[in-house]
Amino acid sequence: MAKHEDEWEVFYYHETGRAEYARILFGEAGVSYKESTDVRGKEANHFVAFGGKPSELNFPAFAPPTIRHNKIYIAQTNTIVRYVATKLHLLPSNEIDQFYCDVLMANIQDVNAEMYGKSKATDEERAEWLKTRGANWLKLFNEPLTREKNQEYYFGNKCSCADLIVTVFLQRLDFILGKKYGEFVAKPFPALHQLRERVEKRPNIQKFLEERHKAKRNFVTTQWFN
Ligand SMILES: N[C@@H](CCC(=O)N[C@@H](CS)C(=O)NCC(=O)O)C(=O)O
Repeated sequence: MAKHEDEWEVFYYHETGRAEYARILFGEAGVSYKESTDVRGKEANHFVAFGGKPSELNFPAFAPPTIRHNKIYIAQTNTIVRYVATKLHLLPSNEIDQFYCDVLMANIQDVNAEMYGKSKATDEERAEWLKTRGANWLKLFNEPLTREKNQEYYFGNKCSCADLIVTVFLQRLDFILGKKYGEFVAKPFPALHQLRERVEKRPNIQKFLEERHKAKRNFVTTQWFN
């Protein structure tokens, strides 16, 4: 169990990227952590990709993000999210729902990788992807939010890591799609967009977003339609 005096550190670039899925969990839980952003410089020894020695790490980490919890270092975004959500009590209570959270995080990584693969595609190819595979992905994120009447969150009608990581995913989509976010996301998938709005209104998430803005921690990826 995480204690109040626990030390947390996030090793990642000064950008949202893959670390943002963990940072939002700290934000919701109101837990402070240190940001270490010189991952290719003075912190490069933490990463085998940047010359770190596997034998000198508590368990080898290839590339950022990594988090430190006291003396434990954990790598790989999906595992980091599972670890932080467990320690900060942001997993749903039902065990199967906890596995579904893992599925959601893996889905997010898959869509992000697919979209990254379209960095050099034309506007037409991107629009076609959004209408076909993109829409299928979004259906998959949207549908579980429409199962119950007055459903507010994915699991147990209580905000969990699932809602938080999907919110970061939607914010990233908003950044990438710009003026087309409404057409491809908010309008066809209202439950999904309303989840994002609900999460963004939570007091600790408002603070988290203000801090992100103040720190100028931005999304750094190709914007499709600008
Ligand atoms: N599967 C890993 C991927 C990690 C990754 O690709 N990190 C990028 C930044 S988002 C990086 O710095 N890569 C450097 C490298 O692979 O040399 C995760 O999800 O954490």
